[in-house]
This record gives sequence, structure tokens and C-alpha cells, in this order.
Amino acid sequence: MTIKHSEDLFNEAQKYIPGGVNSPVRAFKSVGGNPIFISKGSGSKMIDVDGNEYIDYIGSWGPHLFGHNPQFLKSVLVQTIENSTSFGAPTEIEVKLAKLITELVPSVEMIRMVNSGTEATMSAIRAARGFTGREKFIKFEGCYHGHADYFLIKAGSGALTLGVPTSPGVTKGNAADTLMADYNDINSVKELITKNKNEIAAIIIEPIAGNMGVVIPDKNFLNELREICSEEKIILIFDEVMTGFRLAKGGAQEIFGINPDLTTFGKIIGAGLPVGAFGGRKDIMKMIAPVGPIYQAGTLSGNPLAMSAGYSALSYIKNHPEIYNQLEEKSSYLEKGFKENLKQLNKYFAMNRIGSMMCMFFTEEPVYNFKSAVKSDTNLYGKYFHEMLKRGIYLAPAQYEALFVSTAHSYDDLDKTIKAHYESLKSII
Ligand code: KE4
Repeated sequence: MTIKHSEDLFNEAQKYIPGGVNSPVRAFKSVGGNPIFISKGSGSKMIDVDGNEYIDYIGSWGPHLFGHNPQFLKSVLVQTIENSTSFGAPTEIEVKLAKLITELVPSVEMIRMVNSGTEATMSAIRAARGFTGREKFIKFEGCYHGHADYFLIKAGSGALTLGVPTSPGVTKGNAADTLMADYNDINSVKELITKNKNEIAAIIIEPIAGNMGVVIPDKNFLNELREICSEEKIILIFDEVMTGFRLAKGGAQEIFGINPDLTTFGKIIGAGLPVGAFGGRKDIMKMIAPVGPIYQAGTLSGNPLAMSAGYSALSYIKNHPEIYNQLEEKSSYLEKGFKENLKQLNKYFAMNRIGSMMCMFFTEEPVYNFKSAVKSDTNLYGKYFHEMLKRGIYLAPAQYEALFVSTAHSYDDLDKTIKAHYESLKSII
């Protein structure tokens, strides 16, 4: 497998772009080696600039629930672009997508479109602060909500992968209002609330964590969070940028039967185009400009090209709810194959999966929060990553991410992946 053109491009890219990439986690820093430059994606496959083909389990970090370039998406984009890409004026498609999301996710009574998950979460925090008049908020160690200053404290995903969970450039003032709790530890939340009585505007959480690897909430954890927030008049924000429409048509909140006060979205609602959104209770959302005083804006927010992509993806979901059974069957098939391999190799690495989000941790202890996740042997993960890449399997170039199965993955893809998984582990253990 030659990667000459990727290497040349990477050398060139580093002259003009920090680290040669437009998002750090793509740089292969934690797994070693140089990033592969991709030229094409179709269905479950990606082809790099040297012509090597991979079965893709990143799916652009979550957006590609249907794999690359499903027909319904291609045709709607070709059609929409005929009428221009963006006007900076309201269009019908924005209303249709907003209405559809409120139908699919009942806790969302009103919604505002933005251009990334980060914009969605930072706007949700501002809405909660403006609505309550309080300044502090609680996040959980290892959860990642994008790169707004006050989130980059003990954050997950690329921040954790690069070992800078608390980033330089974040001022003390900004960090002062960010309180840190432990995932799955309701007492750590209660302690913070006692110490900061009536000062906490919001609690923001990934209802299923996907940025410290996949970490699943304990049975009552989210319910207890909901109860505490209602009692203390704290705004509960579900960050469903990754889980929204990935796990069910109504997201993780449908699976757990919990209504947050605000929800943030991204990834799938743009089907690979830059879209984020925040929405929820009408009384909070009516505080957002121009109807209310809390300012929030965006030149390309709701642009018709991205909206038509999102609307076609969510319409497909609405008309084909059976895709979630399909995703469950394929994902559990893959998980079973991996577990079979581990048994044969007498290695019991922790494997967390929910729906089509999965993560194998290079630790044999259970992973249920940040502290247990970081016990993983990231060097061994790096070796595994490259062995799988050599065998045509494209995984996240970082231990603290999720593997995503799409409806486009065939059982032949899954069998190839299970075989590569066995051979890769055998070669490094
Ligand atoms: P963006 O600003 O990257 O669109 O979204 C930030 C974000 C917010 N909330 C959650 C739960 C997220 O998972 C993300 C972004 N996810 C990472 C993948 N783990 C983005 C990948 C990257 O940084 O390149």
C-alpha cells in the first residue's frame, strides 16, 4: 500500500495549515504516522489519494448515518445549488427543517440553526445564563462540547487525545464559571450544587458520552440529573451533537425517556454539511434575539444548501424508522465478532456499545467514566490502529473516540473488519 501522495500533501499542508489539518484529531498525533488524505467516499468506503480503499468507521465523525453520498442526498444538493447556496434571508427550507426536528424530538419546542456543534453548545449555555441570570455551569470530565473557551477544561475528544484537556488561552475568568463533575457520579453533582447554591445556570452533558470513547450512563444517573435540575431550577442541556438521530429518531432522550430543557445538535442534521442547532423549551428560546434580549447570530446559519441536506436526511429517518433496527443488528454483529476474537486471544478489553456507537478500550477494567477510560493503553491503541489501517479498516486515529456503523456497511464489510480485528490484535499482543 503506497501512501506517497498523502505524504507529499501532508508536507505541503503543514506549510500553510497548523499541523497540516483543519481539526487536530485528524492529524494522527496520538497514533503516530501521517494522516491519510482522502479523495472520495461512497457508501461505507473511502478511497485515499493513492487509490487505497478503506471501510470507513468514522463517517466524518458521525454525520454519515447512511454512509457517504446516499443518492437522496446527492440529488437534493444538485437541485438546491441551482438556486444559489445562500441568501442571508429567510427561506422555506429552514422552516421545514425546524418543524421536522420539533416533530421528531418532542422536548424541542423551538430551535435555532447555527453552523457547528460548538456554536450550538456555546449558544445553549448563553441562553441558560441569560434565562436564569446565573453564571456558573457544570460539565463532566471527559465530555467534549466543542472548543468554546469555557468548555476546554478537562475536555474529551481531540483535547484529551492531545493531552491538553485544559487548553492554554482559556482565561482564569472564563474557567472560573466552569464547574467539573464526574460522569455517572451524582454525588459529585450534588456537592457542586451545595457549594454553589443558586449560582448554577446549567448542567450540560453528553447523554451518552462519545468523546472519552463511548461511556454509557448508569441506569438512574440521567433521571437523577433531571430531578435535581427541576428542583434547583437549573437548565438541563443534553448535548446530542453526536447522539442526535444517531441512536433513535428522537436521539438519546427518546431512549432514556427524559426531557432536557435544551438540546444541542450537529453532525447528522447537516448530513456532512456544516450545521448545528440548539433548541428546547419555548420560554427559554423566546429569550433569543430578535424576539428576546439574548444575542446570537450567524451569517450562514440556516443556509438553504445545508438545510436541504439536513432535511433530506431527517426526512429519510422519519420515513424509515426501521433503519435503527438495521443499525442495531449490524452493530451487535460487529461487537459479537470483536468479543469472539478477544475470547480467542484471551484478552478482555472493555467494549462499550450503544446502537451504532462503539468503542473498544485497551484496558481490561470496566470503563464507566473519565478516570477509568484513561487507564487505556494508548500506545497499544496506536499499533492496533495502524494494523487495521494496513488491512483497509479506517478507525478513529485516537482511543478516546467512537466507532460509527452506518446503514451502508454490508455484512461483508463487517466480516472483513472482524477478521482484520483478530489479525491486528494477534500481531501486536
Ligand atoms: P463541532 O464544533 O466540532 O461541530 O462540534 C463540537 C461537538 C460538540 N458536542 C459533541 C458531543 C461533539 O462530539 C462535538 C464534536 N465531536 C468531535 C468528535 N469526537 C469532532 C471531531 C473534531 O474535533 O474534528
